[in-house]
Amino acid sequence: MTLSRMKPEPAVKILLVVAVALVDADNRVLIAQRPEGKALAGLWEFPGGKLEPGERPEAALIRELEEELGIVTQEPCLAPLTFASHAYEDFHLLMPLYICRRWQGFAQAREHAALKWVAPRALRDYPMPPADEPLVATLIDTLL
Ligand code: 9L3
Ligand code: MG
Repeated sequence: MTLSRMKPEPAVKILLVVAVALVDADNRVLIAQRPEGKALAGLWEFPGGKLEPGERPEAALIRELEEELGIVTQEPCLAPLTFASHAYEDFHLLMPLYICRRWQGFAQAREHAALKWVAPRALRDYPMPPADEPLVATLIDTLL
């Protein structure tokens, strides 16, 4: 087929979201349950959210941690760990996962239905959004 006859591909909408595995002194990881009324309600996710226009990923994560959990961290405490990519029907989600072991304050569920601190292997017992699920294997390898 000649180039002029090819149908244009529909534009793919890319959604960039940042997420973090907070790891406590007992090597447990924080997961947060998505609330009623939001997409994927009831599933357990790594906290995080969408970047605002022009926002750097690390700055977005620091902002999200304060908004969602009421904790404060600094950029040097955020180490990139791995990357998720999942095609939903109407957008493609790209989501780097950071790991963070140092922050100030106690995490509270300000926007989630519940929070849980979970041993790495037990992460497999919690139903997660499709982007988060494949991250668990990397996290277990890193933490055990
Ligand atoms: N999402 C998936 N896993 C996560 C996070 C933080 C977000 N760990 C997905 C769910 C939504 C989109 O990213 O499709 C935007 O998240 P939100 O703004 O609805 O929390
Ligand atoms: Mg969020």
